[in-house]
Amino acid sequence: MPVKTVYNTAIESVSILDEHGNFDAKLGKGLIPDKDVVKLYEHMCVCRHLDEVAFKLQRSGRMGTYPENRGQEATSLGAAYVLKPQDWLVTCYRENAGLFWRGLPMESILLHWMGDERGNAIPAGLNVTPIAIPIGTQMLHATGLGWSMKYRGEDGVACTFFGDGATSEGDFHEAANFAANLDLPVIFFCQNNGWAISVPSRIQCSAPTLAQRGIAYGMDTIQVDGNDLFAVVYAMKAAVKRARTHHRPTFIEAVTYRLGDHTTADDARRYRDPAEVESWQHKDPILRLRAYLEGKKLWNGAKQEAIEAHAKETISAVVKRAEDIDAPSNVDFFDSMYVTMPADLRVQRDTMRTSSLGQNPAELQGAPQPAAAHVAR
Ligand SMILES: Cc1ncc(C[n+]2csc(CCOP(=O)(O)OP(=O)(O)O)c2C)c(N)n1
Ligand SMILES: [Mg+2]
Repeated sequence: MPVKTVYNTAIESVSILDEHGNFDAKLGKGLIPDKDVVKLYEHMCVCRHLDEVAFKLQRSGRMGTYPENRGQEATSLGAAYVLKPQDWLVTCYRENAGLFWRGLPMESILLHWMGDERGNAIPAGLNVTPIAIPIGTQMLHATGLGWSMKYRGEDGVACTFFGDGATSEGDFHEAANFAANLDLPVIFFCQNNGWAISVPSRIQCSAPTLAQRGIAYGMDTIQVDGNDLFAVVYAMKAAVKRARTHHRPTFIEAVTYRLGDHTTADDARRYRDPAEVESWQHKDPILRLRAYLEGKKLWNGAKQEAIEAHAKETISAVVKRAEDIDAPSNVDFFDSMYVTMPADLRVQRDTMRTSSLGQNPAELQGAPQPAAAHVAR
């Protein structure tokens, strides 16, 4: 028997606007109208300012932990720009730019990191899932959402964001396998920022690209320069079309870099070479877009001053709203789980007592009594 090749493939890597300002006019033609490029750039500037302010809030004791987004703004923003309101953004924790573009109030993100779970109460109809801190869990939710939309005959797409490290989780492999085998409208958007805290991505995957992980499940796969808004939009347009028209998933590997620490609880200087960080500073998606706009005479110093003033004003109002909110009630955590709360939990809520701690609520004078079935259990 002769030896046959049963499968051969290649992975395309797309860059349209590179860090030297080169623009691929063929791929980039008509991709994003100029007026939108300006809006997207302005949005990135405001998000960057929020990031800087959030970092300072943490350092001055006004916020818990915060994961800086600095350097990664083009990934979630490019994706959110292409997605339609009926599509779901299923994020982890470094997608502020995309979430704000979709319409998540900025104070929600601050509240969340201030430890107030009302920050994770997503306004109805926004089609955004709460921030997922357990690595990888959100990908399964995206597959579930994609499956339900297909089942109901809706034309939505679920786009889930995750890091390089998350592709080592079992959750990724299960979510990808189901999405590909069931033909689901899901986009797996991997933000390969080179590091999973202190673990470099070459240790997460010994193949030359993470994109290969999509091919393993039979998905269309593409790698893009994740600091190039145009390349992200290019890949997303194709992925959304594939999902909406053919119910097929796509794996996008966006190569990017987090310019800050993993979170404010980390000090990346302990494990990253400063020369590596320096080299990525030149690839900053914001610098790149500004140079592009200036080259087209769509931007100048006066406009930059105006957007910075606007960002300052906007973000200080956002911080004020987050810090001025009334203190949460101590029963809030009971209230968002059930449509109809089980009787025993209702008693716990009303008395702040639980029999599991030896504080039998049934013995409290005047305490509401649970239904008989629940008492027996
Ligand atoms: C299930 C689980 N395991 C471990 C952690 C601790 N942890 C938080 S972030 C992180 C690294 C994630 O890296 P990556 O997926 O590359 O995302 P990035 O932070 O680089 O965007 C780990 C291990 C966690 N949150 N959840
Ligand atoms: Mg990472």
